[in-house]
Amino acid sequence: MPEDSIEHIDFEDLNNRAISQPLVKHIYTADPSAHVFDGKIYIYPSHDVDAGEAFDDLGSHFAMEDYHVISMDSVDAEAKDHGVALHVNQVPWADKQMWAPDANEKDGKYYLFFPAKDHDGIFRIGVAIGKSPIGPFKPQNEPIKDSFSIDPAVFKDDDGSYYMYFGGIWGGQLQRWREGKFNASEPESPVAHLPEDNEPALCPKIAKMTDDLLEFAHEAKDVFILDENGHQLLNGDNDRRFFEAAWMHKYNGKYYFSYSTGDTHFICYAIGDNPYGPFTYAGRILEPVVGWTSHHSICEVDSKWYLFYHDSSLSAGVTHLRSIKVAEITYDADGKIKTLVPYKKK
Ligand code: FUB
Repeated sequence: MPEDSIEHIDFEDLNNRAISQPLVKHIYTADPSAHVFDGKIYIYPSHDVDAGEAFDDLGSHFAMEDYHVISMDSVDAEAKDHGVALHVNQVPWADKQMWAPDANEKDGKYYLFFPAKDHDGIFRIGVAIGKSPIGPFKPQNEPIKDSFSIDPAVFKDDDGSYYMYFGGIWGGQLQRWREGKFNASEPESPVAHLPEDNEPALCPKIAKMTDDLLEFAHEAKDVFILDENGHQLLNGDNDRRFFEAAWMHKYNGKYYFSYSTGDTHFICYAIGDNPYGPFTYAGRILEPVVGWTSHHSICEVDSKWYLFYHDSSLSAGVTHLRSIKVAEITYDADGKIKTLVPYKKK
């Protein structure tokens, strides 16, 4: 939701109309990646703080330093904060901005995947390993080779393969990688290097993970999102094109790639037949929330499906002080997701 409309919001009224409340209120949390491990819900969010950085379109105000893991016995249970699971100071290659993470499990080990800016100001994606879903996580000395940009989401397919989806434009730097290497020109502009409006939009990326989940098994590939006529969405299609916050879930044998449209504030999805796509745009999952960003994950818990998301209601609209929430989603007989409106109408 745009900043300039926030000053007119009555937050007490809005919070009364919200379809769900913050899962934790003692800290600010965002970008929730939820998984069920051993029958329990674990949420891997960003840990929002006010580090005093001025707001800009590169997201400098998102100056997060560490990760906390949140667990819940069920979606209605109290959410428990397990404290700091990884701090930027422990990561040799990382300098700042611990943005949206994800985690997954393999052979009894837990892997935290996270983006951060390296000492050259370039976003890379790292891995840290733990013996427990709540950490602590020990980081690798180097980021994943040939990783770039932000918002990793690691999906385990039914055949035991793991795939990382990632990417984000503007402050997430995806547009700087169009030529295959980082383009550092015009560093202050979030929109330099973007395609023209009538050109295909930038694609999110996918890479299969190696067996040890520490590297990409191949060079990252484009994830194509198509319209109803089979054409790639255009850069000017701001209400539907990819911006950031990739997620993958599988429903009734189909692959659902979901993402945020960023500056138009929707969580949308597209459906495909395999992890690599292409995916055909299928609609909106979540209408805009209070706060500029919208980010989510989708997780099956006890045979129901849930959207984990965030908004800035608890901080009365402060863009970089967000709170994670959860709401059930439902599918119709054709596999279409019913769009959630985050606040009931007056
Ligand atoms: O939390 C920092 C950034 O804001 C995330 O990486 C984006 O997806 C957006 O939610």
